[in-house]
Amino acid sequence: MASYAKEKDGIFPSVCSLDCPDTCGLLVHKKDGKIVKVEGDPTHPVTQGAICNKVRNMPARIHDPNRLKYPLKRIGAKGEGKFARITWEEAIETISSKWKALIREHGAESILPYSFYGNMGILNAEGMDRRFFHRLGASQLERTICNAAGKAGYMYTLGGGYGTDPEETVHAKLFIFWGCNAVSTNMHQVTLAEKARKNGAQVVVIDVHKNQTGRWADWFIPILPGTDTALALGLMHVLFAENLVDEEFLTAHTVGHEELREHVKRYDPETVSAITKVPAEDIYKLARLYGTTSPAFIRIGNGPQHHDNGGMFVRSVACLPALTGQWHIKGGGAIKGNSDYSAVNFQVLQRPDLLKQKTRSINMNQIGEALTELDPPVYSVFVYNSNPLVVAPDTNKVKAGFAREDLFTVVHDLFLTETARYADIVLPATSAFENLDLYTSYWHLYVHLHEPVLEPYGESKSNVDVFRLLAQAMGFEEQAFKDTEEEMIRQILDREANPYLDGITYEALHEKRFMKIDSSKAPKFPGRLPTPSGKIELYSTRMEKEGLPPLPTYEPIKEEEMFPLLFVSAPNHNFLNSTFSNNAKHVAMEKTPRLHIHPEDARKRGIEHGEKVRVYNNRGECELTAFVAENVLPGAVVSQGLWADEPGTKRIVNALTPSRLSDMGGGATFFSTRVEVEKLAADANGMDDKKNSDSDV
Ligand SMILES: Nc1nc2c(c(=O)[nH]1)N[C@H]1C(S)=C(S)[C@@H](COP(=O)(O)OP(=O)(O)OC[C@H]3O[C@@H](n4cnc5c(=O)[nH]c(N)nc54)[C@H](O)[C@@H]3O)O[C@H]1N2
Ligand SMILES: Nc1nc2c(c(=O)[nH]1)N[C@H]1C(S)=C(S)[C@@H](COP(=O)(O)OP(=O)(O)OC[C@H]3O[C@@H](n4cnc5c(=O)[nH]c(N)nc54)[C@H](O)[C@@H]3O)O[C@H]1N2
Ligand code: SF4
Ligand SMILES: [Mo]
Repeated sequence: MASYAKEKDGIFPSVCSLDCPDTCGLLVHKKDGKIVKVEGDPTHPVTQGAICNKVRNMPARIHDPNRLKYPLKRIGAKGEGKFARITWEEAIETISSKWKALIREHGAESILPYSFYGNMGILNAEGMDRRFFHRLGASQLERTICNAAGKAGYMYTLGGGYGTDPEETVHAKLFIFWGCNAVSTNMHQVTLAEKARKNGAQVVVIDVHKNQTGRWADWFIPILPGTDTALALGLMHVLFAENLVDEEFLTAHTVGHEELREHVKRYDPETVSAITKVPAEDIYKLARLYGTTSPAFIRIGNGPQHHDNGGMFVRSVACLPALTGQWHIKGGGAIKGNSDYSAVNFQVLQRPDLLKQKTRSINMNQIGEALTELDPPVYSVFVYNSNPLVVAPDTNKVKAGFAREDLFTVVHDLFLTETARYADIVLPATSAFENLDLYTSYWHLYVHLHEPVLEPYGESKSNVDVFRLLAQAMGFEEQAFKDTEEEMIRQILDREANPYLDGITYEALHEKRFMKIDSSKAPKFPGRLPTPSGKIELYSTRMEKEGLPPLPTYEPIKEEEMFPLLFVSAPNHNFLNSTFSNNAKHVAMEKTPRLHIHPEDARKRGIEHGEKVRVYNNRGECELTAFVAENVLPGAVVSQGLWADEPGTKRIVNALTPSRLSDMGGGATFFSTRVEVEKLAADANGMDDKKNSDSDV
């Protein structure tokens, strides 16, 4: 294994490990064994030397004095944050003996892993951990917090995570960013659109919030939260009615276009306008623009699928390029996720065969219920790569769960997060810069090998190492727990079932660092899709069998109308979910958590720009600073960022969000919530910048 970890000075290749579609190639500058600068790799075809502000400021996080150096055990109350240093031997012994006792008394299902993608490295995010928990026979976690609904909706329509190669979108003449805050969350798609714009391309953004992406657009279309499927159906109505569809493509490559043509007659622009608040003339205009511009590309964002009807939203929008034949056109089509192009061999990575007996599975969006209501109970939870006390819905329920005295909690992280404060044992994690791992992107088509560029910080250990140690302590003898990282990477790249990975080997990656998969190898479009019919399913008999509407259909969100305002708590520019929310530099860049509210709604409540407000519903409350401007429609309010609490603050927006599951895939419904807003006492301080100009990043 190659490693640059011991080199004190120089510039070394790396990869960004954050849960971001761009998966950038990085160059890390070291001085005296520390990272002093991170920049984009200029030789990487997608990164092209440019990276985001978050990661340019990554050295501050990696060498943050608050990083965890040693294992800790709790000596105060749960949540209080009082810990004492222990050795790794004591930590592993404590965990393994507790788990052995729990297994004897309650069975292995009383233990639950809880993780997400705080580190996107395949071995550290979904490799050795999965092997371990399969062998243990623990309860399984359904990892549904991010894009489960959208993925399911896309699958019904197109059969898998395959879409347009983003590099080809430089040829597009029309970009629709649909519920995608790309300036903050997918910056290289913005770079590609900028290039196309120089050749005359137009950029349309459809969002509930005129944020930095909306301001960058040529045409911003505001919409009411949770109504996008109706808009997609309205566009289909006009496309069919005005003969802007590609009949040849429909006949050759889709099933159900006649049923769809009939079905969308009821979604005329006037009807759709009443639902979405998008003016009828704008629906005509957008449909005509989309129907007459080629190549036309849609970036389907994650935001609108965090609703009760989120799966249907993605399914409906994914049908649009089929109506116009855009799936055929280089640079046209759409991207929701492209992860299946580079899918590795998950059977050998995760070894589901090590699981001897079927175990129960628990949806991570309902971790609060799982820890407070489930019978038989969960008695131990192991958290890694995630921070559920901030990111999971219905925080108060989640807190009640983690506060249980009879719950044995282990948290493995780089920092003492909100969740870690509730742990019995805290384990220090290496950063991804310290690990050997393999990276694929869920947007572009490059596969990366990451070789360590830093030595482990303090006594920290990688996830792979921790699960190897735990396997040993539990007495697991299988070779699967002795494989080195290099062996694991070789095993998972060896996959006959995925011809796209042909030629991508450990040696080749070691030499080249990143390689593009060849998407022309097994063209999916048109006509060879992994759907039941092999075609694009505008009508899905699979959905019908599963009790879902077989055609794209608008259903309103389910939130009871007990509170007047729809509340969307979107991600922000300088954090990555809750990552960076505990790093002073990134917090300073982001300033303060805000609530965007329309002047009409503010006036009704006597709220002025820059004043502190209390946002509440029957689940909980939080305190934010009002940003009064016409950046949102009346009736909707928007916050940005998953902020951590400091003493005296109430900034955790998930205190307000529901743990209901979406229409398909068991997805999260963060944005299908309603709140009331009131002014806080006058002495509660406000925002540092008082002007409500449109610059809020
Ligand atoms: N800077 C930064 N980058 C990130 C992240 C981050 O936290 N910060 N998170 C990463 C992760 S894990 C993910 S999944 C991606 C997500 O990145 P995106 O795909 O951009 O998704 P979101 O940011 O969740 O939401 C996108 C937009 O949807 C809007 N929205 C919400 N509800 C609706 C609706 O009903 N209709 C419409 N039309 N719009 C709606 C929001 O206002 C927001 O602007 O970003 C990744 N990149
Ligand atoms: N209200 C609301 N809630 C949301 C969202 C939203 O838009 N609004 N977005 C949702 C989405 S899309 C997502 S993906 C989730 C994300 O939720 P999470 O996956 O929990 O993401 P992070 O908050 O970034 O937390 C990742 C944690 O992993 C730690 N970590 C990083 N690297 C390693 C490592 O190598 N080992 C270990 N052990 N730990 C590591 C980090 O320090 C950090 O504390 O949040 C969801 N929650
Ligand atoms: S967070 Fe995204 S844009 Fe920023 S460096 Fe990482 S991959 Fe690139
Ligand atoms: Mo996500």
